[in-house]
Amino acid sequence: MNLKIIIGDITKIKCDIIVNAANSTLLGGGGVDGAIHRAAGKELLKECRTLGGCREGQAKITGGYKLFAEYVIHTVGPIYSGGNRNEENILISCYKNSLALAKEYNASSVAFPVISAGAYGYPKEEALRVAVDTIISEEGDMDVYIVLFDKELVDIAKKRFYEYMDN
Ligand code: AR6
Repeated sequence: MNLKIIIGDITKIKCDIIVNAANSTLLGGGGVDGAIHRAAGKELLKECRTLGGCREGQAKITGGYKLFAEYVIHTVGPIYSGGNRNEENILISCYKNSLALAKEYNASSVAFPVISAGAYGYPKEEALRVAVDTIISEEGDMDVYIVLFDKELVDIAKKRFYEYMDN
């Protein structure tokens, strides 16, 4: 995959698919989930209600409605509780399953937030490292963006992942 780390609001990104860091109900919430639902409009929640939720590490797809993106992939990250509950493998699955779905839908570009790095409490630096490592180790020619929204992650990225940043 071709990875770029960018700074901004994922709801404003112009690409085929954006990924939502959802919860297992898929019925909306705070953080990036709230922002995506607000920007997409009520129709998104209506479609999400038909999906029957989603398990941790899995991913489901809906339309993008009022977003620029044609589709939204909803994935459910692990709730971090110390690192001994298989959190890293669950987080890896989020990226892998989302990328597999994006491929299935013939996307040429997909944007991710840093899954689990907010309300779900995954240590930010580790959450970003898992995102980067998983995305670059996947086969494919898609343009994949990691969109950073908080300053702490931006500072971490500048220190550790500068080579992937747009500058
Ligand atoms: N664009 C890009 N990234 C964003 C945006 C945005 N507009 N808004 C926040 N972030 P979080 P989680 C960043 O809490 O940890 C929800 O209530 C944020 O700064 O959104 O996976 C769900 O319903 C952070 O770096 O998701 C779940 O209940 C990253 O996105 C729960 O939160 C993830 O933070 C999921 O928690």
